[in-house]
Amino acid sequence: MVTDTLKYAPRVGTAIDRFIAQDQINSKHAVGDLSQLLRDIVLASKIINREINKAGLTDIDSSTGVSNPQDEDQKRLDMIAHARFLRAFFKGKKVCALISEEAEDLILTGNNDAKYIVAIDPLDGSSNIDVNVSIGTIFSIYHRKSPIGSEPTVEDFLQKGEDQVAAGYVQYGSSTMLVYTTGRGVYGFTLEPSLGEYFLSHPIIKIPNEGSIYSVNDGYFNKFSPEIQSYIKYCHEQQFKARYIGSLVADFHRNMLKGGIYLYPPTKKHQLGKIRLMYESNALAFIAEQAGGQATDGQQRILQIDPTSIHQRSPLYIGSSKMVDHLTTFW
Ligand code: P6P
Repeated sequence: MVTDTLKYAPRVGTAIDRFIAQDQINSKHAVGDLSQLLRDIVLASKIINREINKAGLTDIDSSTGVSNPQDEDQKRLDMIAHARFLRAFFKGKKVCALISEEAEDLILTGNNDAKYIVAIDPLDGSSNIDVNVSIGTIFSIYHRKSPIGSEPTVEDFLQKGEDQVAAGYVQYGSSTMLVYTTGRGVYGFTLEPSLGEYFLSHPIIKIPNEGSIYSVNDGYFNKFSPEIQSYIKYCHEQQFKARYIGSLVADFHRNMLKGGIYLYPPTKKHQLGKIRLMYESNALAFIAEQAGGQATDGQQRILQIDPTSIHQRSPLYIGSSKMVDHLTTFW
């Protein structure tokens, strides 16, 4: 994947709207559809951010009492976030279909003339909501494969991660950040809550080649393969810092800025690991590679995996390039 970083060096403090508009000017064939889609995501994220910030006061951090298609406890905020993105894509008219962690099947928006499809985890790490730990949205944007005007199908989504048009995440943390790439570098925007606007705070993010942070659920140590156990022992010997807060976006974001590696290996319970390919691994892998890092399932680049189903899982090893390379020498 060739990364031609943006032709202009946007200044820190640039409002995201202005950045999106300038990026469109720099994209030869852009007609504004992707710009509008990105604005729709920005708006939905601001509304979700507001809901999260008052979750403790309004009981929306409680469970719905049902499980999502992944058989995970679904929080009311999960459904609020899912509904907000759905509304943004329906009304924005730039998305013809989406897949979501919170929905078993493909969701058609009725905008059959739209050329984009979206894979999204509306609110990842929601088990952290009621303990006030960072949570996140993860999204991938692709061109549809089916003809404009036709009704999209699941086939539209069975594309390799390297075919993504754009990918990003929102981290609802001590501050709320939106980080995304359109294939020309990774840019981070921080929400200024008093203005309700995102401003460029991290232009052209690059992952340090090396790091001393490893993120893995050590509690599963006995369920990991001997190779992964050996690597974790290596991290202990190197006195690397163990940082794992059970929220992929937060762990990934920290490692991207400071250098480090996140591992979600296969376990006896999850033969392919727990992380979902289409709306978690692929998006973060695109970002990682654009930032000079790597992402693999242990056999191949995440972005080269040929998906066969919309909710499939993949082992995920992602972060600093040299750390990922070194990990793969353990098998
Ligand atoms: P475990 C959250 O459910 C998530 O998908 C990621 O955000 C997080 O890194 C991981 O699962 C945590 O999983 O099995 O360690 O609790």
